[in-house]
Amino acid sequence: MEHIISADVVEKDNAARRADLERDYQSLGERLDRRDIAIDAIRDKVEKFAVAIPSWGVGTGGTRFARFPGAGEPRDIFDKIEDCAVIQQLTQATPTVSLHIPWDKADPNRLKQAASRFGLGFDAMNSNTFSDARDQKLSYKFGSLSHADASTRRQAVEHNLECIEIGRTLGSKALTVWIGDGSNFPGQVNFAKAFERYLDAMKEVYAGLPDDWKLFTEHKMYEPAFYSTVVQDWGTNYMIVQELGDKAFCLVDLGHHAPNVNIEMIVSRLIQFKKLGGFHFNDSKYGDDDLDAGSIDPYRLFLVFNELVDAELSGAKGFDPAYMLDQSHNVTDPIESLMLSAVEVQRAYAQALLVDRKALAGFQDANDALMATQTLKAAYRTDVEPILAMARLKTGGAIDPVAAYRAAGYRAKVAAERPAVASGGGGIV
Ligand SMILES: [Mn+2]
Repeated sequence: MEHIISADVVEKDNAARRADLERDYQSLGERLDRRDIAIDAIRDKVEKFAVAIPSWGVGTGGTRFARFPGAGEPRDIFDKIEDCAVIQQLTQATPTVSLHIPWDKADPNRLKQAASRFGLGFDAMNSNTFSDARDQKLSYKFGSLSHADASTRRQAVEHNLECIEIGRTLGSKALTVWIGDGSNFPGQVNFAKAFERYLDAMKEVYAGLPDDWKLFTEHKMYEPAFYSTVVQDWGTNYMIVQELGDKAFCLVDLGHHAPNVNIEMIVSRLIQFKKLGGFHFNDSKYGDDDLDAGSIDPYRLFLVFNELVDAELSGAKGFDPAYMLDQSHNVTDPIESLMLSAVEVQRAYAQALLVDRKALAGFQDANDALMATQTLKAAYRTDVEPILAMARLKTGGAIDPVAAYRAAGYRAKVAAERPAVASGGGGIV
């Protein structure tokens, strides 16, 4: 297997940090022992935890107003795969890439070859009927899968079926569908008719799904439609997956809810009714800001993982969510942001594994609200960084991924090889 960052650089950086890490790990291990937690068992679980990288994440994102490209931006999907390989090499937390069609369209066999050079696999396929591709016959300006015109709906269905076909060659096992369909004016769209058309179209997509595949439908409250959105919330999403069948699941993008919505409770509900498909992790302050996972409200990320770990440990039937990052990087190096975000997701997982669930259940039954919430806080307050760093070290990654990345000079190297991208154009997805 090829490595993009020189192993010498990673080893040199690790060597400088190794002794301190071993002391920190030892000390944390002793403290966890007092709580009857075996640190190695937590580290083993963290090692196995993986989150997929979205191919579009390695390019600089943007807003509706502008995009300010960075140096050495990937020119095509093959450059993107190399950037994803760097993230995986240093974090050992991101072994798969999630492709977006048509942005990443290329010969599937070449794609497969490019990824396997670095030991990467492919996560869920993502279709795009929220923008018009070049040479596309019918426009999605007024919708796609819910469009009033049958030929436009057909074109959108065919596109999703094509994504499945490409994914089959790549070894993907899921299709994620997010649509921007909706309306900007009261009266513009008949809510019921639009939803009916969407369901009919999605049934055709579902019918084209191989037996061992899953279909993820992603809800989002608003944008680009600012008055009404066809798949706007988890309630509608739940109705959709119920209508479609056993292979259909809800996908929760953390940024796609109204501010202050209790997302962890939504997660619990979907787990309880066996319809949680997976996540798009990011963070937000005001809306769908697509900020780095864990950068604004790490406690919320922890509370989401508290529900996930609760399901994992209780052996919830059919519980096997897909984890993916989905965020936009406007002012940072996307590779650095994605590495840190993957680590943040792992951190929330590790912290949630530390919750004393027996004690928590006791406090809940005794209506001891204060001690119940303190039980969660005790886990959240634990600095699990030595566990995460040790998991990376053990699997061949970097103790400090950003430091190793900077020491390797990767960005400067690719900036010399990849021509600068002209600025302009929006970039948020
Ligand atoms: Mn998303």
